[in-house]
Amino acid sequence: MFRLRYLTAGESHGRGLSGIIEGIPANLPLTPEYVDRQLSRRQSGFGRGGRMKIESDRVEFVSGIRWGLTIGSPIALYIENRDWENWQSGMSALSEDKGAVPPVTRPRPGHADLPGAKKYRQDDIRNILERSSARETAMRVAVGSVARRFLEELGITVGGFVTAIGGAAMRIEPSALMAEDLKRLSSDAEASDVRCPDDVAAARMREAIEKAMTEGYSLGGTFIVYAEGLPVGLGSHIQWDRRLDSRLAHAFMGIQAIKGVEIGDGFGLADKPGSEVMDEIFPAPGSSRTGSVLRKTNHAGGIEGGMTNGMPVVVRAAMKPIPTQRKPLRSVDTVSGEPFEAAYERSDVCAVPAASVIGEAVMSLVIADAFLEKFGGDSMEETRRNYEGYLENM
Ligand code: EPS
Repeated sequence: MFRLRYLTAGESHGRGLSGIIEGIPANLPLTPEYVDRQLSRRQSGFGRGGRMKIESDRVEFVSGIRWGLTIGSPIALYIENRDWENWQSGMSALSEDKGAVPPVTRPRPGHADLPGAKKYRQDDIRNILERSSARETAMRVAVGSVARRFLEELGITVGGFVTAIGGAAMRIEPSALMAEDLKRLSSDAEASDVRCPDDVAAARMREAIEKAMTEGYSLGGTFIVYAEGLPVGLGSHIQWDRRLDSRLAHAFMGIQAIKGVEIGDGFGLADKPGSEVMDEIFPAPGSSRTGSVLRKTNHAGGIEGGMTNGMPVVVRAAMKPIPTQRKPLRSVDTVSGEPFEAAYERSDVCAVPAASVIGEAVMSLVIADAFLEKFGGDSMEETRRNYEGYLENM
């Protein structure tokens, strides 16, 4: 991140989640209700476990906002964990509470449990799993909502939808999707409990989740996230870490359980001749946002040479099935060294719909950062003026 920085803190069953985001210009209107709407989108989705019945995420603004407007200072956010009530001594900061809950010594394959316990020299795996838990993504969504609000003011929309769960997939060709199609699919997905705009595919996804619930395993899937309304020229070709596609891949891979990221047609591009996968350029005088040209396809996913080309930026990500599941897997006790079959408490069967909302949050953060890198500004007025000046000179 170049102009926008953020950090999150908090354990899954600790007191709550904290976040700080710095770099948002002053005078941006922002309400807790706006952030809460995104938090509740993340909490929904068919296939979530018992924990989501306990939590009802609400953000508190701790700093950086006054009378409904940002003031240019770091914005600090807080989300309470309702489950904390059940963990006050088990997750207490005080030494006298030590031993209030038994240590976890049985690492779940696929989780941070084993490498984390070894790396941080922890006999109690709880000290790892509490932070590696996807509970953290509630704060990532809160921080991402601040970036989303900033982008909205500049006419940039971010959305997404689920494309596959457990092998049940909707048929889709990302390169053929223009901004209007992406917006429609994303808005249709809002009405679906698996966040899939295709009713037939959504029904198959739901069936797959029901089967997984009955048989005791978890499911992964894929989702698309887009940003549209972008000007040509965010990101840069001049250095590897300034390329926008590199920054997006970094951010998406930073979401728990994400194992693959594609931009545009991604892996599909590798199988086709060059004559079929470039997005040809046509004149469009007056459309300054795109550099006075238009494209009829979007194989590149809106990024050429690490820079936006004015087309929607399209990312598809793959989430692996959640490691915690009822069906036991073989593992080894980290204290006794004895083999056992991993224990189960409770978990989500499928969190792909939630992951797509988290994907929208990280997309917003990366695009807002690239926008501020290019246009700067300490107030919204200044940022807007810089942006308009760029478009006028296009
Ligand atoms: C998670 C396990 C479950 C999920 C949790 C992530 O929580 P618990 O262990 O309390 O049952 O519900 O996700 C959230 C709490 C959330 O807000 O998304 C895990 O082990 O990663």
